[in-house]
Amino acid sequence: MSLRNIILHPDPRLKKVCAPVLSVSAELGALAEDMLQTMYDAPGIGLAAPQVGVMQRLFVMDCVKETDATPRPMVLINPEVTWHSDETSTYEEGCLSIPDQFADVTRPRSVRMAWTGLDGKRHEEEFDGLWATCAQHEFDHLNGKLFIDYLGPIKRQLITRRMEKLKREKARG
Ligand code: K2U
Ligand code: ZN
Repeated sequence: MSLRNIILHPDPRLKKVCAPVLSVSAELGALAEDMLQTMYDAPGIGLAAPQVGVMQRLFVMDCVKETDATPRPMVLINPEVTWHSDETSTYEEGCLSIPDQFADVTRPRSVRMAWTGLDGKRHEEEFDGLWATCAQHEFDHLNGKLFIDYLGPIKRQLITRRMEKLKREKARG
């Protein structure tokens, strides 16, 4: 297991549509483990493969927030949205690729997803609440979409300019 570097916006890899995973291999399992550890270390409740530079359709998430509750690490390979509610909910979202920037995003309150697990079997489940928000946020990453793409152009540009400044300062060391 090794912690992966999380790519920061703006970066062309965060805007690309990722390729389907062709086979569930031991290497993919190792990548999923690295992604889960990187997510917990950040800390975060989700992480998509393009955020660590792997342009493939998989993400991990664990939205169990209570510290005394059993974690529920999930690995979703080639996920698809099979249903979403008409009702929406609004959540102040962040992103590990856009640190310390938050904004309200409105999404369907519930979503059903189908995916292939590390067991190679197809799974399908309905997500609600924070799990639904996170799953949709991660699914967007696989299609090169960021939560700032739901904002107006002024706010999006403001956040992008802040990230460009952060990256220049990081580059100076
Ligand atoms: O994809 C990512 O960057 C991981 C996000 C997922 C996420 C963003 C907004 C709303 C739900 C999930 C990170 O986990 S951001 C950190 C975080 C932690 C707790 C609650 C919300 C966001
Ligand atoms: Zn994100």
